[in-house]
Amino acid sequence: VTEDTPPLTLQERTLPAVADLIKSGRARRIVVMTGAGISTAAGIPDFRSPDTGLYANLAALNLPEPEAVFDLTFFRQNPRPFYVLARELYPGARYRPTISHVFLALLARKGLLHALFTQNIDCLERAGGVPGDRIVEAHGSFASQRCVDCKVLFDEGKMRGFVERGEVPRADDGVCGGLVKPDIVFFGEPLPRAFFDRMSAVKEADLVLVMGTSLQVHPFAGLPDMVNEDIPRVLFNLERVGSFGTQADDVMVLGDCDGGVRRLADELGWRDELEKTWREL
Ligand code: CNA
Repeated sequence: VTEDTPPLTLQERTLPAVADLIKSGRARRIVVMTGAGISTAAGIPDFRSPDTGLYANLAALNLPEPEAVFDLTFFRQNPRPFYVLARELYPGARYRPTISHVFLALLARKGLLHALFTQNIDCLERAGGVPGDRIVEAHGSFASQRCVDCKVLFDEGKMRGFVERGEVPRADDGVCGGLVKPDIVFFGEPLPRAFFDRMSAVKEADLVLVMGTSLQVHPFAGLPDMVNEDIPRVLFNLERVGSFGTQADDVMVLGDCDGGVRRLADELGWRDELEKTWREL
């Protein structure tokens, strides 16, 4: 695809053309794929941005490599770094959803959100008002936790206490006494079944939005490549990622995603509703 290649579906590869597609009713099954970049404006660092990213902060914990914090073998030997991170990311009153999260809730409210695949574990999509049945938490969440050995579930209230005190919980029901880990996906662990069960939604999309992800972690990173060729894919990200730019209807909105989303909301005539919903959250 070069600049001269005509788009197949959009009038042109621009945000106003994307807005026209939605306004005309031709995009009614929007599939969204998100990552840490939609939550950085809430104050949660992403992984890979230099200096401010979580990996940069974790350097202080003497990890062999940053990824070790999400490695099961390492966790069994030394669960502390993970619990330092967990304290930071644990859902609760600490972080407020961003404009981007609320935009996704608006899509759902208008019946346009077919599915939202998120890599995030901060639960801000839900807090922003996206209904749970639209969300696929591809890397799990802090909603439940269990012993890494005997898999016995661990109480949520107790878990919160441990995380807030910065302590490492151990299973207290049953006999095993093993380490407790939230049901978030570590490297090498399989993704939740829901991810594979809902993957067909990507093929049903008539518009795809990818927001705030480096598309480095597989299999999630492969989702945008499953999209049919004539389906517009819009990227809201600080940088170009994945295969964006190789399909005729790829639109790249480079910059902070809240800014990009506000521009789209302007084009759609939704801007006041967006800001009001966000303010009143
Ligand atoms: P990542 O690899 O850190 O990439 C983030 C991407 O977002 C990068 O391409 C950035 O350039 C971009 N970005 C950062 N800030 C903005 C912004 N304001 N506007 C637009 N783009 C921005 O994160 P991924 O999600 O791609 O990586 C997958 C990992 C990160 C998943 O397993 C997550 O669980 C994990 N993670 C989640 C959280 C969270 O739940 N909030 C935080 C940190 C990491």
